[in-house]
Amino acid sequence: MQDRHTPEHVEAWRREGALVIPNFFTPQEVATVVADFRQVFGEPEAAQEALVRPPAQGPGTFHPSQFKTIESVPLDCSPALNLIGLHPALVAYARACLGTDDVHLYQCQAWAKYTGAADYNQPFHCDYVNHTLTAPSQDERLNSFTVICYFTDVTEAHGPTHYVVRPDSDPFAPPEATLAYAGEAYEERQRRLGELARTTAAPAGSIFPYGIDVYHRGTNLTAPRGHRYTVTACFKRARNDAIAFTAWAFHHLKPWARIFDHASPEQLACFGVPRPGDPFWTETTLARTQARYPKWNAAPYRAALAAQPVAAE
Ligand SMILES: O=C(O)CCC(=O)C(=O)O
Ligand SMILES: [Fe+2]
Repeated sequence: MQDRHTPEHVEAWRREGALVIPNFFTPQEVATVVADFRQVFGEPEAAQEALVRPPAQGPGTFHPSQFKTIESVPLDCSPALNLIGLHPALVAYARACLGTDDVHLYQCQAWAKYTGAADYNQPFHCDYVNHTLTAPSQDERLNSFTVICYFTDVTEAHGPTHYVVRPDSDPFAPPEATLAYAGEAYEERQRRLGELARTTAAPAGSIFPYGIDVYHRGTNLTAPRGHRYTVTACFKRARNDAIAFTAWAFHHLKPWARIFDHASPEQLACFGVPRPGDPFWTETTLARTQARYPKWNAAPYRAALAAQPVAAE
């Protein structure tokens, strides 16, 4: 597979904390993901008809109505949406940024936004508060590679995320300033961040990788009958216990076969599934996992086991 990122993209993520890469996904990939969005969230026209408009929100708040149409994988749809967050090109970029071949996906959500369904405006904030219990590491490889992927064209009227690159915010807004959501200093910081902000407005298929210590904010959708489809994927170094969001097995009632039936061993490894050849795999653990996911392709795991010197079980 050919990389879709360049060394400059890795360098920009490390140095600036955020960037936009237009057209990372192909139109064909976008089309299959959009079809899944419609299956999971309904046709956008129908969603618009059903709108019950919530009251406008005050400044400095994240209105809960923003988050009503956000769903974690696995979803009841094709592999397109279920595995787009683990597209090999995206994983390759995450690996390069985090400086390791062993990365875990610890959050992957589909989010459908509709004009009028909520006031999607947010204050500038850093995401680290719900990805770790302490503070962002000063070594970005020990933080996360978080990315928002666009599957609809996002103009200024379709709620593009706005962001401030780290070198611009650092002099006056350290990450911990995100803990305050009121007061004069807060208002002044928001004003200055607003002056320095860049937009992520970009065509469908574009991606916005950013760090958990980077100031950004959701903006409102104003296009008449507009909608915005995004997938958020968050990667960390495997075994980095300081970072977490989703405990996958906690959501065991979700349709995991949708993922197991189609994912490669490398994609499953991003969920923490041991790779072929790992001592976890024995005839018994293979049979038990196959019992749980009858259509899972266990062949690579079986082959690796067969190739190993016989060990006592
Ligand atoms: O959806 C977006 O544009 C950004 C949302 C966001 O930053 C958040 O909910 O933390
Ligand atoms: Fe955020």
